[in-house]
Formats: sequence, C-alpha cells, structure tokens
Amino acid sequence: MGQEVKFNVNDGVAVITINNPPVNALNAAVRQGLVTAFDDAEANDDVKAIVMFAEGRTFPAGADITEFGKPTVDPWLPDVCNRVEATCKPVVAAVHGTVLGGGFELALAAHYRIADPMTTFGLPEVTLGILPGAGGTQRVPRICGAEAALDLMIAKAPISAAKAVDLGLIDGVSRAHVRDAALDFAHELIGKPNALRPTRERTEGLSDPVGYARAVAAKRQALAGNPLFAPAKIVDCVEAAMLLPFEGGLAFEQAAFEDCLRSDQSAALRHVFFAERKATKAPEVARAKPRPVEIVGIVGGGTMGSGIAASFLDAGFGVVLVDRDQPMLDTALARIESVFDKAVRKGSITAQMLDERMARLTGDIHYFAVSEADLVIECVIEDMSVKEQVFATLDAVIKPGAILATNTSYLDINTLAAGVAHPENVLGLHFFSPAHVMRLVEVVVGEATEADVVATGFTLAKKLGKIPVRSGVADGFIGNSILAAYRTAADFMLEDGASPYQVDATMRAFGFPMGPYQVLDLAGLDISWARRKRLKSTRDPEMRYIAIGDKMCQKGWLGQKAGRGYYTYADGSRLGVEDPEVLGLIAAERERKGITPRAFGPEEILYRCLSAMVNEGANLVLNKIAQRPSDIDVAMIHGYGFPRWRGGPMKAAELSGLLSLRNQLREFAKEDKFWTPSPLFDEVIKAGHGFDTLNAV
Ligand code: 3H9
Repeated sequence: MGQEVKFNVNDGVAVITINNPPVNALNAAVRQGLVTAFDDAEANDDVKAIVMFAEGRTFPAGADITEFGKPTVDPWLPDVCNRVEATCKPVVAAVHGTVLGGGFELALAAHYRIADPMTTFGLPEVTLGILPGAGGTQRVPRICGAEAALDLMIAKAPISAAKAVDLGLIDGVSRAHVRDAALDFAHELIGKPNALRPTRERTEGLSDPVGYARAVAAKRQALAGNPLFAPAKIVDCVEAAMLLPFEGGLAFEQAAFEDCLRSDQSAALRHVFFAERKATKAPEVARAKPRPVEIVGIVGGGTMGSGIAASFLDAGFGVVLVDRDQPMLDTALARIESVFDKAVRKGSITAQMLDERMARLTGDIHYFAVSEADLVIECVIEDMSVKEQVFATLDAVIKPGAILATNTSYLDINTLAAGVAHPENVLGLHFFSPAHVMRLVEVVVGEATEADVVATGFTLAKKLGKIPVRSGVADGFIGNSILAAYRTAADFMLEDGASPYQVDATMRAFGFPMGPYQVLDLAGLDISWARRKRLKSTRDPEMRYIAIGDKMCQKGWLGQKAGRGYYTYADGSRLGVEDPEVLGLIAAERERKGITPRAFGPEEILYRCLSAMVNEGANLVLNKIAQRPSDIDVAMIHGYGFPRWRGGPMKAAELSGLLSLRNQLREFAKEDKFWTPSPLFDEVIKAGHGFDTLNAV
C-alpha cells in the first residue's frame, strides 16, 4: 500500500486513513490504496468494523480534478464507492473539513457517517460542468428525497453538519476528535444485528413518489432556458434514482457523467477552477513577505472609494476615509452604511455586525488623518494632474513604509510613482464597481514597485475574498485594454452597418449580462472619450478611427447619468429604450465617410468581438503585461461578466481552434491593421499545446 492510504487495527476496528495533502483529492493512488485497504480489512479476522478517516485539513474534497480529460486509471471512483459499500463489516466514515464531491460520495458509500460539527458538505460538481458521478445522484435522493438532493447538486452552496444531520445524510456530530468518536461508534456496532446499512438499500427519500416527481418537474421547469448542460443532466439522474433499480441508476449516472466530462463547458469550467488559483500566484508573492496592514486609508468616497471601504470593513480592517469637504464626507459615510444596511436586510450580516463595522470606520476632511494607515488607496477622479496632486499631499503625511496605492483604471502608475519620495512603495489596486461585490482586483506592478509591496497587494485581495490578477503597466491594464479592443471591433461594425442594439443583443445571447453599449451607458461615455483624447497624440494615423462615441459625447449623450446615451432612460429609469436618433447619428457618420452599410448576422458580430478580445489578450501576454493567458480569462470573467462556463476569451478561442482564429484575423487585417494577428499565436500554434505551457508559469 502506498503512503496515500494507511491501515491499522485498533482493538478490533480497522482505521483506514487517507493522506494526500492538501485536500486529500481522490487520485489514482488513493483509490487503489482504498481498495487494497478494504480488501485487507475484510480478509483480516481480527477486524470487526472499519473506520475511514483522513489526515490533515479535510476528508477528501473530491475526485482529483487534474485527472479529468486524461485517460482513466482504474479503479475508478464509482467502483471504489461500491467496494466500500459492499464491505461485509460495518464501515463508519469519520469526516471533517470540506467534504465535497467525490469525497462526500465516498462518505455516503460508508454505512454510517460521523462528522466534526464544523464540517461542511457539498456536491459542487456542477461548477465544473459535471455531475456527482460516483453514485451521488443515486445515493443522496434515496436518503433525503429529490428536492433536497437537487438543491445540494444544483444550488451549489455547501451545507453545514447540522443541516446534513437534519437531512439524514449524516448520523451524528461529535465535539470529540472525530476519529475517536467514530471508533467508539464502530465498537458499538460490533456484534449488533443489521449493523450493515448500505445506502443503496435506503428508501426514506423515495417514500413519497408524487412529491418526488413534483420536485423533479419543478427543477426541470426552473432550469428551462439555462445554457448550462450539467444541471439538466443532474435532474435526469435524480429522476432515474426513482425510476430505476440502483445498478441501473448508477449506469445512467455514469453515461450522463461522461457526456458532461466530454463537453466544452466542462473543459471551460475546469480551466477556470485552476485559472483562479493560478492567478493568485506571482513571482513577487513567491519571493517576498507581505507587509502587515491593519489600517487602510481611502481618499475619495465616491462610488469606488465607498465600495472599497466597505470591502475592507467587511474583512475586519480599520478604515480612515478622507473626502474633500464635510458634505461629501457625510455622503460617503452614509453610502458605506447603506451597503451594510442592505446586507442586514438581506440577512447576510446582523445589525450588530453593521455597528461593529461602522465602529472601525472614521471619516475626515484632512489628509493628515491617514498618517497612521499602513496602506492608502486614492480613489479620486480619473485625472492625472488631480491624482498627482493627491499623491504629493499624501507623500507628506504617510508614515514610513506605508504603501501608496491608486485605484486608477487607466493611468500610468510609473508617472504617479515618479512624483513621490518612495516609488518602490507605490502600486495599483484596480477594483471594479461595485467594489464590495466584484471579485476582481488588478494588482498593477510599476517599474519601481518592491516585491513585498506586490505581495501585500495579493495578500490583501485574498483577505477581502477577491481574486487578484497581476498586471504590468499599460493604458487600461489587462481588463480595460481588452474592453477597448472589444469596443473598437464593435464600433467598426456600427460604422459598417450594424446597430448598437444588435451588438448588445448578440453579446447578451452569448452570456454577457450586458452588451458593450449598455455598459458604456452605465459607466458614462465620457470615460472612454477621455481615454481617446488622452491617447490622441500617440494614435496610429493608419488605424481606422470611429468618431461615433465622440459625437455622442459632444451632444451630451453621456449615458444613464444624462438620461440618454446609446439608449434613452426616461425619468431616471435604468432600462434603456432604443433611440432612433442614435441610429440617425450613426447613419450620418457612415454617409460622411462614404460607407455603404452592409448586414451583419449575430455569428459575425460575435466572432469579431471575441477575436478582438483574444488578439488583444495575446498581445498583453506577449508584452508581459499579463503573466499568462488564463489570467486574462479570470479578469474578463470576474471584472467584465464574460460567461464563466465559456472559460474566458482565451480558453474559448483555444477550444474553437487557434489556427483558424489566426487565419481569420489575417483576413480581417486586410480591412484594417487593428486586426493584425498577435505574433503569440504563431508561437503557440507551433508548440502545439494550446495555451497550456504559457498558463503553467
Ligand atoms: C468530483 O468529485 C467528481 C466526482 O463526483 C465523480 C468522479 C468520478 N482536485 O482551493 P484551494 C487543489 S469533482 C485536484 O486553494 P482552499 C487546488 O488546485 C470535484 N486539486 O484551497 C490548490 O492547488 P494549488 C468536486 C484540488 O482552502 C490546492 O488544492 N470537488 C482539488 O481555498 C488548495 O486548494 C470540488 O469541486 C481537487 N478536487 O479551498 C472541490 N481541490 O495549491 C474543489 C483543490 O496548486 N475544491 N485542489 O493552487 C475546492 O472547492 C477548494 O479547493 C476547497 C479548499 C474548498 C477544498
């Protein structure tokens, strides 16, 4: 037996211990070890009962996701579960930590389950585009019925040990060490008649066939129109648990599992699982220790500053908020309190937690108030001279070693850093709006930024429950650079004959919550106008320039805040209505440039928008602004609403073929050099591993 599974006998009870850090994933070695251990325990006459336990922080958190997509290695997890369940001596699973996916299924194959009270249980396979494929869809409903089983497998949220006891999934919790409690339990079982209790033979959950069928039908209806593949398959499997004998149900589940595993959706979602974890790794994080941060200063209490303050308060930090004058400060403090008020109304925090958060917040109108802060983030308007002024003032009051961060979305942090005494302490922390909700934080590393300052940025983002993505300095960093390319592609199509409403509808149908013109209206057209003006002097004169946005800004059609942008918003409504005057303005622009409009179908609109994103993404990797293609996927999913189940733009491109994309870009480039394929494609295509090698860094 390998090191991953150990076996010893303790006074008539065999203890089978899994040891495969960090999360005891059920890889091939563990699976083989378990089968051998159960064979040995069964063959050993001294053994009267068996306890299955795991070392370290958790009972297995699932199958080993890295094995999916590779040739299968026997024994396969469903067979291991069946082996455990078929043992002719009572088996007690002693569980703790995060008992997820295949780990939970393994526990369900035991005859009894005893849990540490802090254990959480879940079947989150659907987040990976698959379904519980080791008997979970058959065993769970046999215990707790269809409704609870479907919630567990589709709603995704893990449940507490107490809830698992309520549902009958767990036989008890113990405050003693869970292995000792399970040993006592196992001793009590020895010699008892009917001590074997295979889950496959349980029927409590099947006792109300009408209710069962109703729950299945309700979930099926709730999922109508859902673009995801796995949830509907889960419903089919749970239905099969009622209709088929156990073995037939298992075979049905196996076929459905394999369908899911082979799907692009699963490849995309599994990619995102690892991409999110990879994004938190950067060379500076590996080599430097983060600086301690307890108090955070925030300058500017607008939407961004208030959201960032709320985020830090949520995570337990002390926050000092500075705004220009008392009325602005009062508004900002009220805005922060209203974020917590909403959370209380939703039940996600208590009134006492609100008070506790507000007690850690102080407001001031003097910069000196941040003199004790370990980190100060400026969140003032997106104007270089204003930001330089704020940095210069902060430089005079902050304590030695304090980190100065900017929340700029576009501006050059090297220029900002050059104006302060310690440029090595400067970095960008680019949050996304609403900052207390959105998970992305771009950690922008300047030429002079010290490694420990970068490491601090990463650590803080994680403490806030956010996903940090490292970015080098570029106008718009990673996310907004890609957004700009996306909008350019869309604007080209507008001028050539598409309407903004067609483009928005196409991108929504793809899975974005909003189309690019809806987003422009929401953010304000003046932001991208300011960028275009700022970059005017460096603009390539050979590149096509679309002036539609500029003309709209000149007319004051700045988006929702102005009551009209690409859409009109009557009486402050946030639901835009298509505007014939916008179509007229676009038509006038076409005429001015002598363009004869042509028709665009959704396929072409989508293709052009996505390929512009991917081409820009490839250039960001090539120019070392992004560390790896998968970071681009993470940024676009968590900052810009790219549908997670499509894997992000880079993964989506890889799944549909990089060679054909490169060739199509070459064709487009005959229209305009904007489309020139990134040289990165040739490198990657020649190497033949897709983006794998680049993602591995
Ligand atoms: C399944 O079970 C299918 C079956 O139904 C049927 C099979 C036939 N595999 O997240 P962390 C790695 S599908 C491989 O940073 P945390 C992770 O990549 C599975 N690796 O820690 C990371 O590596 P690195 C169903 C895994 O404390 C390291 O462990 N289960 C797996 O924030 C630490 O992870 C799930 O979907 C895995 N299953 O969170 C659960 N899990 O250090 C997936 C983790 O190199 N896992 N790793 O970056 C989780 O949700 C979280 O990892 C967990 C811990 C909550 C457990």
